Amino acid sequence: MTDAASTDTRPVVLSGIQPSGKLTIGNYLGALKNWLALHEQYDTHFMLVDLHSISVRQSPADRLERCYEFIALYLACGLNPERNVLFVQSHVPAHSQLAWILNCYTQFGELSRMTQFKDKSAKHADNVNAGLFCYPVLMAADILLYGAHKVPVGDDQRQHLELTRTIAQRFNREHGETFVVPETMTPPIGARIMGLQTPEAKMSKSEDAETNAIYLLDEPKRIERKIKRAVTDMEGSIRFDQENKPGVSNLMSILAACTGQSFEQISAEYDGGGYGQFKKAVADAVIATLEPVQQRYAEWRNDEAALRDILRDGAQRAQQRAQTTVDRVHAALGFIPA
Ligand code: ATP
Ligand code: LTN
Repeated sequence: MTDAASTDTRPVVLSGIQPSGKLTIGNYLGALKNWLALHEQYDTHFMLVDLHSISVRQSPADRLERCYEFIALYLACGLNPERNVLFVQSHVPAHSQLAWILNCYTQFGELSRMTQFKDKSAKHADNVNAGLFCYPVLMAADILLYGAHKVPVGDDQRQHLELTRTIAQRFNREHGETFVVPETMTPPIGARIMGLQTPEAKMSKSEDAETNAIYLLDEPKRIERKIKRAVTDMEGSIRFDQENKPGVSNLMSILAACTGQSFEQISAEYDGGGYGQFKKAVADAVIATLEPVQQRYAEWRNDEAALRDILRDGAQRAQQRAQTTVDRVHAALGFIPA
């Protein structure tokens, strides 16, 4: 599907992160880092999904701070606003418009099966709101609005992407080819970084204890301390075995994703040297990866006016593209043209 408002004919990429918690090395290795070079081949769109974030309570002051912080981090990681459409979801009304429509093309049973909904409703049992339940529909709207062909995310989002495909195919079957059916794009290494203290569960930016996650803005000393205390096992060998050695395998994934080394190379280099030496290498690699990001961050964060200019421009470009889809969908549904 081509987009009348854009002259770019390359395939479209879109992804987003919600402003909840603090960005972790999991978000970076599973998502953000992989966004950076995509503009060379794709027409790329990256956003901050603030509408998604209200499905879990957070004070407005914290949310505002996080929104600025995350956008400054996107830029500090190297996302170039001239080469990527960079915007905030709530600035583009088409997301909410399409979400309502897609709600009517999504089954209750399908949403009930989403593991993220089950996890989050268990964790926030006092506030199982309709937004939490319909979260994947808004995500489908995000993706389908831009005709995204590829969606670069971590492993935990696969199920939501599958549902997006189902919704798109269902609508297309009933109303003729309206939506591009998107594909998931996950990195070969780093798609599921696990918690340092609980290596059987994913590292999460809003649910975890401080020592379970490495945050992008953690100071080097703190990173070193957290990795030193990461759970391993009694065996003492450095080999990749997710099932029996989840802690060591997770540290190997972090090291591999930061340095580009393979698991074989890491085993060959560090096996026999003990966990202390290995953990020091992992800490050094993470610190070196984050150092340039941390250096650039402060400059961006201190210039809210510049951030808002970038977002205003991004939202304008995004809305133009998104509106063509909304118009097409309205026509497909038999709505009177506005
Ligand atoms: P929350 O704890 O607020 O639910 P989260 O850490 O799961 O947040 P999201 O905003 O849901 O983060 O996800 C942003 C992106 O980061 C998504 O593409 C997601 O797949 C990816 N991601 C999140 N956690 C990890 C992880 N542990 N390993 C790899 N990728 C991850
Ligand atoms: N649900 C995603 C965030 C998200 C997203 C999107 C990712 C919202 N809309 C569109 C890719 C494309 C998550 O990571 N929790």
